[in-house]
Amino acid sequence: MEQTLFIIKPDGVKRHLVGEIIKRFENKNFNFIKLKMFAFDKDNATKFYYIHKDKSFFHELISFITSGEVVAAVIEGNNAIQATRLMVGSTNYVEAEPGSIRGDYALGLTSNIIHASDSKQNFEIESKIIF
Ligand SMILES: Nc1nc2c(ncn2[C@@H]2O[C@H](COP(=O)(O)OP(=O)(O)OP(=O)(O)O)[C@@H](O)[C@H]2O)c(=O)[nH]1
Ligand SMILES: [Mg+2]
Repeated sequence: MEQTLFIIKPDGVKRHLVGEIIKRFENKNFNFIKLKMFAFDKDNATKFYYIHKDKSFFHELISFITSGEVVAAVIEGNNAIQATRLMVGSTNYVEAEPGSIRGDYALGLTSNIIHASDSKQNFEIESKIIF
């Protein structure tokens, strides 16, 4: 059994997609281990997206992720990290496959509804920042 973390971003919360997204992960048979609603402050957001600090879109990303409440979850299941990234879909909404969360709901590059950890190491780092 593996654990991973996902975060429903401020656009997902504002668009009332929390229930829909949680339902997809429950339907997939993941166990929910932790669940929390909160708002990122600038310090936590900068820590969370530290890997992107030199990217051109960094300020836009921090301003977006701190723009409202988010819902974070730790879930558990077989190959959770890979399976969750597949359910989330590609970063770019144009390439996100229909049936994936971004493919079905996202029409923006920064506003793309959901984050998911991309490795065991990043899951450990990210979940320590959030929980
Ligand atoms: N404006 C803009 N935003 C970007 C771009 N690339 C990534 N982002 C934003 O930065 C976030 C983090 O980028 P990545 O870690 O490369 O993408 P990801 O792993 O699919 O997305 P996360 O699960 O949120 O980490 C993305 O989800 C987008 O919100 C870009 O080229 N332009
Ligand atoms: Mg990422």
